[in-house]
Amino acid sequence: MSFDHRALIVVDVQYGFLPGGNLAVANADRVIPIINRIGAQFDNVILTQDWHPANHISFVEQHPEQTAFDTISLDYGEQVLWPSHCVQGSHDAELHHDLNLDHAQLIIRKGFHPHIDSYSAFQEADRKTSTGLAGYLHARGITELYIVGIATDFCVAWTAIDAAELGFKTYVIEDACQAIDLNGSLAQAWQKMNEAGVIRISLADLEKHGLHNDGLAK
Ligand code: VGL
Ligand code: ZN
Repeated sequence: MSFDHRALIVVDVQYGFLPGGNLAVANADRVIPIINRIGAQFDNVILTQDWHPANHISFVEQHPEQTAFDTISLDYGEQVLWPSHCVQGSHDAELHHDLNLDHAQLIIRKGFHPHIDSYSAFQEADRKTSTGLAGYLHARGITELYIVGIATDFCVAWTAIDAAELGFKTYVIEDACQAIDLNGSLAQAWQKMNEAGVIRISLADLEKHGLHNDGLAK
């Protein structure tokens, strides 16, 4: 099987989202060995990296009246306020050293504009500012995307929804992702992914896609 037209997108496997990080997602370290074994089977691997300036608008510290995880209304829509995380150049923003994907070809950094958040690796939360990822994928003839990483209900979901809407055949490997699940956000994210045409698969389905699950599936 030719894998030229396929890419694996590994979303935000950074210290900040792993236990001990500034926006730690419980049990997220579970996905690292799984992603390493899946990633080894892809010729095309793209990593994403949340990469915020210290004064980023999504940081609760910028909104003294608010509490972490509150939602506020900004000119581009609703914004959850997060504890400061993944600040450019900090340890929190580094990709985790157990991530073993040296053959990855591109790292997309996102969320670097102070006044716009960017969960999606394709476009920022204003739904206008592009990251350039779609152009890169089109130019490389990549038409099918497998998406894994953190967090299922935020950066994975928004990336997958944009990918599907841009016409990529888009799979999310559910058990290679970990969710934050804030006030029902996980169920809502799956509903929106489903409506956008994202295909939800599990490790147990990988063999049908010409990939090994390497005993990873339960
Ligand atoms: C993310 C919240 C804030 C994510 C990034 O990677 O899902 N979530 N920034
Ligand atoms: Zn962020």
